Amino acid sequence: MFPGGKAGANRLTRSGGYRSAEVDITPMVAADAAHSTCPRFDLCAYRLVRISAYPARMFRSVVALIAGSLMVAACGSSETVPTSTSSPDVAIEVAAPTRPDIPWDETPEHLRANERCPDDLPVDSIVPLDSPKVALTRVAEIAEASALAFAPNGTAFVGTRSGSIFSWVEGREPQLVLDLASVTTTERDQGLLGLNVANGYLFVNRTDLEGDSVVEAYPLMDTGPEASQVVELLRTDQPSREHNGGDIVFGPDGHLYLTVGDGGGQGGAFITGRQEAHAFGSLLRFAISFDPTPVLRAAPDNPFAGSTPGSDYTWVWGLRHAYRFSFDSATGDLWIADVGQQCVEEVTMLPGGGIGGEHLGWNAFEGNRPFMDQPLDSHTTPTFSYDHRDGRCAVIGGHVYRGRALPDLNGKYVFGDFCARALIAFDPETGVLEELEKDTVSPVGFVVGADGSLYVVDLVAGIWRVDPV
Ligand SMILES: [Ca+2]
Repeated sequence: MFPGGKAGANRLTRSGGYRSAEVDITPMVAADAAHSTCPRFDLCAYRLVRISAYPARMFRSVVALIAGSLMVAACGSSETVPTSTSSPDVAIEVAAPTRPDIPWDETPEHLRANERCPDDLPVDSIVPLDSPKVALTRVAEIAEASALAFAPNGTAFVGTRSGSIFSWVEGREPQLVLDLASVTTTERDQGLLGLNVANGYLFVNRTDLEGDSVVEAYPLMDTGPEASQVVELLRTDQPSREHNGGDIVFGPDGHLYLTVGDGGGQGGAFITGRQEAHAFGSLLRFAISFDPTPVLRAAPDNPFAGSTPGSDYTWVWGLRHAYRFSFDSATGDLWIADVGQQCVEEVTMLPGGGIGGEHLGWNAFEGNRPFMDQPLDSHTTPTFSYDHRDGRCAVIGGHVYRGRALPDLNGKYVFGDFCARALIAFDPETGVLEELEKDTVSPVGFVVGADGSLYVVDLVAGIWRVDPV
């Protein structure tokens, strides 16, 4: 699905080898498919019933998203040969990973991904909601909102999954300033997934009509982002419609970070976590220069600099679908939320000032649960993880709260679960996980405003600010 990317009947986009059935993402077909193939039918039924309460205009996409999170595919693996360019004036290209031409549903990854979750998963528990600990104030009404970024002048940009970009100032109606819908694909995890603003440019991460992930920079004029002067920075040949990355983040070191996912499919189809620092399944880190237009290159002090082309971009590897991640504005700590397979969601904090290179476990591990029998020399275990009880199924990474409005949350990592429609806080001091709010939003992202306020990107209804009760 869009944020979660649980699974899915893959459609080949570029590189060949898929056998699994096409799924037409229309509401009824998708719902039927989800019912017929979901490995945990009780959850499927729950989610499909729940979406009937959504506005009719959102029905199609929400069904597609949720159904996409449940449908079953099979996957495989093989050698991969990523390529990169070092030319400073050409967009970096990352080649798709590959897998053997064998049926998806005969791979051990597929079989493992369709096992029932054990009852004794090694996960943390979440204190359920008693009464709301925060209030949510809707500040912008935009259907299918998928990304949000604040410019230094206080203007925000809100992207929709289908590729529309609005400028927005709190208290005013959003204004459409750039429409990329005709060049953006929106099946499964695809779409406009990330936005950011830096140095007078709006950065966009989206899926194009070829199924490639593209990162582009649009110069910001008085009238908004200028499409005629777009600069393409990065092009990733995605091998499926799943796990297509999301956030574009500028770190405290000024470098640009993003993820491209593990290539999709169930169980870690491409086994990127066993191909050292493969660009897929990794958090990538690029140096960015403006001379005068933006240009990316592998940061020279990246942990795998000088190794296999493509791996020189990698900062952290062993990820499945790290859709959202953030840096603590006070400490520089890096918080990575990795959407799990069928049993475990996980978040890992890597202390600020690190040198990168960590392997976060996938697909030898799903959280702390051994997944495939693939020995790792070492890996970094999650800071916390949780199971799929109570309707949870897809972690949506948030931020360590440093605002003034909610002193009780200071220093806590506030994030969400898309399926449970829950906001959750993790206290690094005590290790306690606690629900803050539930059933108001379908979170797909969290963004911090200039004053430290925390905003929730809600795929159904728009943008909400997290306020005191
Ligand atoms: Ca992991």
